[in-house]
Amino acid sequence: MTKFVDSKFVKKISEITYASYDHGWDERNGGNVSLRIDAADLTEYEDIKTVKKTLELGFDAKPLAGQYFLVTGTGRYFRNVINQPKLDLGLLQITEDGQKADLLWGFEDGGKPTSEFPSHLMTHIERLKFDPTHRVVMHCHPTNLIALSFTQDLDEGHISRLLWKMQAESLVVFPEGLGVIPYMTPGTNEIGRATAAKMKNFRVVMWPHHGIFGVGASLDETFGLIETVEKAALIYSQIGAQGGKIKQSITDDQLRELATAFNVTANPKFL
Ligand code: 2HA
Ligand code: ZN
Repeated sequence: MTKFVDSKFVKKISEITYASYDHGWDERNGGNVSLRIDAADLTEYEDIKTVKKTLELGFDAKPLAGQYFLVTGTGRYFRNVINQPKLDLGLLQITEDGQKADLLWGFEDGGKPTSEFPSHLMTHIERLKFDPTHRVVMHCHPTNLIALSFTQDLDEGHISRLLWKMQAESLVVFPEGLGVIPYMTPGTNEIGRATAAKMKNFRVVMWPHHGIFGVGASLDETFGLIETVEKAALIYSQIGAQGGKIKQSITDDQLRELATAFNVTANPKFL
């Protein structure tokens, strides 16, 4: 019998949560991840066939009825997932009425999904409307990006352009730029709705004075997206550490050339 704990899904999410912790983006219980898995990819696992318990979602997730999600637990530490995946992760299936989720595996010591589960599920709903390859929502607390939310105007065009100009890689990896919501209370349906609304146009959304939400087709891609955004913000911080005076930078024309060379379309509102 193949055990779900030995699956590539548990292995990869454990790797990614540890890498994110190791980068300093998940102090204590900071951060959460959810991965959408196809039913066809779960058939070989015998230990996920019975419902352990059923949880209320607190909002209508009907568009996700029947879908499976592997998700980190509320209050759990990214640092620990790799050593105790059966406690810190849960595999859930959204019920047919979209109001609840059945726990099929994990959270063995009574855990529950992340406090940001509403934001995750609302974002999954939004992205799946137009992107069938969409699988991952990841939230974490990247230090330099959070710092930007104190020193910069909370303007999407301004912050996107600033990050694009910090390194040639940025525009290629997030040509649509970065969405920004106002500061809001974490864990609420309101921040979930605001985040999901931004996800119509962006794959990364800044939560000012808190962190980032990123989406993608795989855990690697989503983590790489967040890494690239945070690297750009880190370069900006280092410029400050070197005195803050910018003598030369990537020009708008050079950004346009970059977009052409890498066959990406820069957000026309920002460039
Ligand atoms: O999972 O990061 O935003 C803990 C958090 C809440
Ligand atoms: Zn957070």
